[in-house]
Amino acid sequence: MIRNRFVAGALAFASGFAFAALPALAASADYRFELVGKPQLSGQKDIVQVRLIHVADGKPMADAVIFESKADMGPEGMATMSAPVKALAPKDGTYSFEVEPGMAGTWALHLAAKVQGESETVRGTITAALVK
Ligand SMILES: [Cu+2]
Repeated sequence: MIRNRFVAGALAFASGFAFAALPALAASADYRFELVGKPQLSGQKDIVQVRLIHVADGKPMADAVIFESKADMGPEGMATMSAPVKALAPKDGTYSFEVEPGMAGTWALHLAAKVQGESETVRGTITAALVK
């Protein structure tokens, strides 16, 4: 009995601890960034279009504010190679970014967004084949 209580207490403590560590990612797990179509080359820049999907109902979020966007070549084992990213004006739930890659290949675009009604920042990464 005492032993069981101890185990239960330890579990409660452990799960409480895990829960405390989780909130930073809780909102992110509810959403998914999705690439829209193929990136389009415009001059030396690739226009990457992204949607933010609410996983539970598959609905695109049209009123998110993506306040951080960073590109690197992590998917090709070049995580330290970054590229300038410029956010363009969002339109109908599609968020566009102008990426100027130093080389062609698969790039990761790391995004952080504020979504209405979510206190936590939503973070996610998409990968896209960029040309130059
Ligand atoms: Cu590279």
